[in-house]
Amino acid sequence: MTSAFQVLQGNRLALARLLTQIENNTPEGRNTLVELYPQTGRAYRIGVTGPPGTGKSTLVNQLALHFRRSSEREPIRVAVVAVDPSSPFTGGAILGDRVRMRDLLGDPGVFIRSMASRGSLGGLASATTGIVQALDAAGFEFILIETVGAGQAEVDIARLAHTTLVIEAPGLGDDIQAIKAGILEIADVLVINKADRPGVENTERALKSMLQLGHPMEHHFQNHSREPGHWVNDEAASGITPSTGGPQFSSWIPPVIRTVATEGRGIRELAGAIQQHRGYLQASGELAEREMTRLRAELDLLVHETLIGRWRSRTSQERYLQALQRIARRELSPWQAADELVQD
Ligand SMILES: Nc1nc2c(ncn2[C@@H]2O[C@H](COP(=O)(O)OP(=O)(O)OP(=O)(O)O)[C@@H](O)[C@H]2O)c(=O)[nH]1
Ligand SMILES: [Mg+2]
Repeated sequence: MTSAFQVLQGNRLALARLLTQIENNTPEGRNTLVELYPQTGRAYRIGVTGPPGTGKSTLVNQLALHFRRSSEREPIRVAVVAVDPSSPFTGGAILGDRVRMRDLLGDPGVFIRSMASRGSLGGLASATTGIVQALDAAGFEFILIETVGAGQAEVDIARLAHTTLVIEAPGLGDDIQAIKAGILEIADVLVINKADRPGVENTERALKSMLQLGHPMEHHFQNHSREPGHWVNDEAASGITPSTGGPQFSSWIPPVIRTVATEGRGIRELAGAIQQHRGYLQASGELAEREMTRLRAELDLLVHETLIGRWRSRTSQERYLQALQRIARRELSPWQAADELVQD
């Protein structure tokens, strides 16, 4: 029985083994992913990111429980991928996450995987892509991807998600430094967790004013007494009559949701905001658009890596160093050198 077949059959051990192969970037892992690829594209991916310690893991745990319990038909299958680029792979933070996710352990409809950096962050992003594809093929309908911080790696990983939640907590939000503009840009839903702590209003005010900077249309639409988390028709808001009539959902204002993850408060509202964003993406056509953008980036990267790899295997290090020295001596321009080096 092939490992792809076992994964499709719901064999958790085979899935765990495959995820390790993908993490280690082995040829077996790659081959299985190739086989599984036609079965992917069904999962809804939710990114969860934000500064350290804001309660992301606790919140992910609660959301997963909520998804497991809330559905009327067959329970939704949920996977969680916790990516921790900062800690070594025996890191305590990951063990902590595992412990906190104990509510979900033993539930066959839930699969939890922790990943840590093994060298390059770029490698981590591509391993995460593979892991998410494997979980998607294995039939998990919701995939929650937790990352820490606001670096490029988190942004790359967030691009994997259909809906990205950015988690802040009171005390951090007051200081605008803590809310990196980059992380706000990727937010589809903003969460102020630890809303049981003092300073929630300040954090909310800071976040909303930053959102206003990023989404000037919000001003208009507040005048139209509409709430964030709803669709905004830019043309109507700006007073231009749409020529075609039909609705044009041209932008989404991230709603700000308060939660207390440790007590499960605000989780229903958060899940509602995610569903609403999903509806927006579908109705506006942005879902398909985002998917194409993501696939294009993935393909471009692979073409790039494949070409470089092929070229490296054909070109001796010596030839490369010689060219480099000639560039340094100004005997050859870098453009000419590149041309010469890639010629067969
Ligand atoms: N008071 C309060 N504490 C919370 C809340 N949510 C989480 N915590 C606590 O905050 C601490 C950090 O929670 P985690 O869920 O590990 O936070 P995290 O963002 O995943 O942390 P990293 O992954 O290390 O960045 C834990 O002690 C939680 O119990 C909340 O809503 N209120
Ligand atoms: Mg965590």
